[in-house]
Order: sequence, then structure tokens, then C-alpha cells
Amino acid sequence: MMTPTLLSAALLLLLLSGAPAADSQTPISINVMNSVTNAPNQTYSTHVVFRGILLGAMRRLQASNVGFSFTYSEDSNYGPFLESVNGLDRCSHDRTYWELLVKNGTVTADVGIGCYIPNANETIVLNFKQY
Ligand code: B12
Ligand SMILES: *[C@@H]1O[C@H](CO)[C@@H](O)[C@H](O)[C@H]1NC(C)=O
Ligand SMILES: *[C@@H]1O[C@H](CO)[C@@H](O)[C@H](O)[C@H]1NC(C)=O
Ligand SMILES: *[C@@H]1O[C@H](CO)[C@@H](O)[C@H](O)[C@H]1NC(C)=O
Repeated sequence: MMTPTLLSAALLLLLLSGAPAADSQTPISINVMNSVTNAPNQTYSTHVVFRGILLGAMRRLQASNVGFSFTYSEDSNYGPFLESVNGLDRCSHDRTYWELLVKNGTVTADVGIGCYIPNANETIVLNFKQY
């Protein structure tokens, strides 16, 4: 049992360390673009929980019925591989895939949707592309 003094000291430390509350949300945007057909971009707003992964934000967005949908497969080494977005599937024959970009200078993410932890206010671009 913590004494009230210890408890408030612990709380103060938590506040000073900048640790957000367990239910804090990090807003992000998801931008769906197609560099093969140049179809119009679609932008969605969603959020991740504190240090949450991109896949979590994508699931939340899909569940909110705003017209965003996606599928993924499980790679035994790297985890979730994004297969389709809004009904458009990647195709080995056409050498197309969904590229993951982080728009803060448009950097290619160096991990997949299951590993990437978005920063606050970041725009994540899901770009249909050829390799
Ligand atoms: C070729 C390749 C691709 C090709 C695969 C298709 C093809 N047929 O060529 C394409 C261009 C599609 C690709 C895409 C991506 N890739 Co890649 N890719 C590679 C690469 C250079 C070789 C893989 C390979 O052929 N291995 C040999 C075969 C025989 O083994 P395999 O198990 O069958 O290989 C499959 C998996 O590697 C899978 N795959 C490839 N990339 C990725 C990424 C993720 C996250 C997953 C789950 C699976 C996966 O596709 C391969 C073919 O089916 C490796 C680096 C390396 N030298 O290994 C990076 C690598 C695996 N890719 C990586 C990344 C980050 C990505 C992207 C997320 C990049 C991006 N920002 O968009 C995307 C995936 C996005 C999505 N849709 O989920 C990272 C994974 C690191 C990690 N821990 O997540 C690696 C290690 C390169 C790096 N940056 O360090 N990739
Ligand atoms: C979609 O957005 C990207 C930047 O994220 C921009 O470069 C591109 O021109 C846009 N495409 C269309 C068709 O508006
Ligand atoms: C942009 O995103 C990359 C990839 O996550 C990150 O490493 C980098 O620190 C970010 N840059 C800025 C200026 O936010
Ligand atoms: C994100 O945007 C909100 C609203 O514009 C702002 O209050 C907040 O400071 C921003 N956070 C970061 C880390 O940029």
C-alpha cells in the first residue's frame, strides 16, 4: 500500500516525465494514393493509442465505416504484409504493391504496418505502386 505522499510523488514524477494517460490518442492522417493510375487521393483521419502501431489505426479506421478497407497477409518473418486497400489488390503478375510512405519529407517506412509506430499529426501514405 502506497502512502498518500508516496502516491502524489509518483503522480508528480509521471507528470514530469511527460507520460500521457493510458487512453491518450495520437491523431494521424492516412492518405491513399495510386501512382499507377493517378486515381484521386483519398484522405482519412484516425488515431493511434500511445505508442500504438499503424495496423491498429487502420483497423479502427476500417471499423468506423468511412469507406476505408484493407486486407493483409501474415509473413512468417516480417509479420503483416498489406495486400489490398479499398478493394484494390496488389498483383505479382503486374508487379504492383502497396508502398508505405511517411509524409514528413515523404520517407519510405523501413518496416511494415505491424511495426510502424506513427508520430502525432503524421500523414501515412499508402501508395499503389510498381516495382
Ligand atoms: C523484394 C522485396 C520487396 C518486394 C517483394 C515482392 C517481390 N516479389 O519482389 C516489395 C517491393 C513488394 C517489397 C515491399 C515492401 N518491403 Co520489402 N523487401 C524486399 C527484399 C529486398 C527482398 C525480399 C526477398 O525477395 N526475399 C527472398 C525470398 C525468397 O524470401 P520470401 O520470404 O519469400 O520474401 C518475401 C518477403 O520478404 C515479402 N516481403 C518483402 N518485403 C516485405 C515487407 C514486409 C513488412 C513484409 C511483412 C513482407 C515483405 O515479400 C517477399 C516475396 O514474396 C527485402 C530485403 C532483403 N534483402 O531480404 C525487403 C524487406 C523485407 N522489405 C522491407 C520493407 C520495409 C518493405 C515495405 C514495408 C517498404 C515500404 N515502405 O513500402 C514494403 C511492404 C509494404 C506492404 N505492402 O506491406 C523490409 C522489412 C523490414 C521489417 N522488419 O519490416 C526489408 C527487410 C528491407 C529493409 N528495408 O530493410 N519488398
Ligand atoms: C496525391 O498526394 C500526393 C502527396 O501525398 C501528391 O504528390 C499527388 O500529386 C496527389 N495525387 C493526386 C492525383 O492528387
Ligand atoms: C519522419 O519520419 C521518419 C520515419 O519514421 C522518422 O525517422 C523521422 O524522424 C521523421 N522526421 C521528422 C522531421 O519528423
Ligand atoms: C498535433 O496537432 C494538434 C492540433 O493542431 C496540436 O495541438 C499538437 O500540438 C500537435 N502535436 C504535435 C506533436 O505536433
